[in-house]
Amino acid sequence: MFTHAIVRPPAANLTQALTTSSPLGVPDPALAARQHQAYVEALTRCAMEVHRLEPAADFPDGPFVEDTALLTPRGAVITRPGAPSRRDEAALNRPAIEGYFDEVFAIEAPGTLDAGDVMMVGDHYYVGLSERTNAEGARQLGAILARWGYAASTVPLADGLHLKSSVSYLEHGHLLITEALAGQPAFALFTQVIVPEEETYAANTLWVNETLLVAEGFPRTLARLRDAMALPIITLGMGEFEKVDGGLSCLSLRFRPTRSA
Ligand code: CIR
Repeated sequence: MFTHAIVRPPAANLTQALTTSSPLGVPDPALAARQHQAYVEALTRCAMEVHRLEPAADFPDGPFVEDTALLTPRGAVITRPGAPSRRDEAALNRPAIEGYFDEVFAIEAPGTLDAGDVMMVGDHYYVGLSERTNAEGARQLGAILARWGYAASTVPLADGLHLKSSVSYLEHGHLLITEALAGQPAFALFTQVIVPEEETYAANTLWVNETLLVAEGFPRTLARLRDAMALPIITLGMGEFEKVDGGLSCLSLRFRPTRSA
């Protein structure tokens, strides 16, 4: 169970965020702010206490806080984001994280790691090797996780921005996964719910305390999820964030603090 989330609402500079999805158009910051507000309300409905950071004037990708830290039940890891324009977001978010965790480690150069590439399955962490996360970043993360008794393994990625752009852990041994990643041996022992090719964006969902947040507008994925599992589902409009490759998981850090207030 998670008890807390950290989020950062978007600013007007969301229009400058990194994207591989430019055919979808430029995001409307006012609509993005409303979609973000609905997201925060959904987290609150899932019994989360939400810590809102200030919109970041210097970081167009600032709302995608997930990439800047991996928060585990035993400690926090500050990442070193792979995109140079995002690197200093990690330092920006660090003080808020330090308020909740006793043990905080960091990925160092030449390692790079975006936590959107890290999927937690109980005590095992899958780390995607992507354009943002390199082998050295994954190695450092594995060494930090081992201190806390966790295991880690890497997954090579041929496409998609991050590992969790293509796969979500739904708990209870279930994965929601794209057709492209479904054959990956690392995921062979899971029950797989396959995302149809034309709905790939919907692969990024967010499990929060036995409720699943799913992007609105992907009916085939939704039907497959409902057939496969009995989890309550909340659908959320994500269109403005999709335009800059952001998904549901990217918009928050979820955790249970190890430090008492
Ligand atoms: C980026 O390219 O870094 C942002 N525009 C989107 C980040 C999405 N984050 C995530 O999937 N965890």
